[in-house]
Amino acid sequence: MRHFTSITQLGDIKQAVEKALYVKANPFADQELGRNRTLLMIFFNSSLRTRLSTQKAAMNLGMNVIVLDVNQGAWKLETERGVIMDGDKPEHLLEAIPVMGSYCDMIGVRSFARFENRNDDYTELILNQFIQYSGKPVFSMETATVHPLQTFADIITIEEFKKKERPKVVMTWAPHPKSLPQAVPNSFAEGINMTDYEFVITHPHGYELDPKFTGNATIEYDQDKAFEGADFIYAKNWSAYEAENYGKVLSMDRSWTVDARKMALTNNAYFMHCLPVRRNMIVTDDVIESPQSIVIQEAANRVVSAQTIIKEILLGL
Ligand code: AN0
Ligand code: CP
Repeated sequence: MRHFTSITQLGDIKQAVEKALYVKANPFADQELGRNRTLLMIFFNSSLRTRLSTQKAAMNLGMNVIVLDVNQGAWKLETERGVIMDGDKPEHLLEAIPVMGSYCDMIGVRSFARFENRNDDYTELILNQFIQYSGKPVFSMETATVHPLQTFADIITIEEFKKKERPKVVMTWAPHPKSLPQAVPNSFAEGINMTDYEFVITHPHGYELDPKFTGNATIEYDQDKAFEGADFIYAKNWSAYEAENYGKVLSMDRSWTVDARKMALTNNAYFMHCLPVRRNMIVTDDVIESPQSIVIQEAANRVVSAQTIIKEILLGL
């Protein structure tokens, strides 16, 4: 594998999870693989988990790691071609990318949807420029439309906790005060569609995701009905995808917050969220603190998903 930009690249999900569980059981088996190799992680947006888990994953593989927070100390980057650069941005991405590429052997990029232009976001303009101009393998650490390292960790976690072969997995929208990207739900939908799980997505009207990602998943607008018999509840907020409201918060309806009453409708479901999570908006304190909440185990598996992917990229160098 050269670039990793979509969960669909994993192909056979069962085989991918097996590889990941091997990495989890033998975290230092490939210490020589990354020797004298450098990972550069570029953050256009904030992060706790991705930053720490990806760095840890690379260190487990014997790599050196450089991290750049573009918004803290680097030159402000222009991203549009053809712009007369007389404003506040002293450097263009088209020089910055090959320069960054010259300092490393692979690049992780975090660059969220900017909600300025749906087409720019959904064609992954920034990520694709890194692929085109860096000369190095590139992987997504959440880009405009996807967060495949998160989804891979989510699926590893479900495989570890599931009590039946084909669990019912329910992804539910939940309220949040700010506009959030569709990347996490897009990737999660795409990833779960690669499994044989029963998959239901529930959200208020107006929050329909790009069908390219949701595929044949069942869409249920009645959240209570969706929760019935669920084995896993995967909560996430996202902003509207539909063209006329792209990137907007259409609802902050707290009747969609995941609480104990709703969890009681499920088959004693596990609660999942990619984090960071706003308590008592997305999920109540008691649900996230309950023994059924596996958010910490899910976050811990981010090292495993990142290490499995970085290892594959190293093997292809
Ligand atoms: C981001 C999002 O919703 O995409 C990152 C989640 C991993 N969340 C926030 O910005 C709060
Ligand atoms: N889940 C996740 O990607 O978290 P961070 O935004 O903290 O990296």
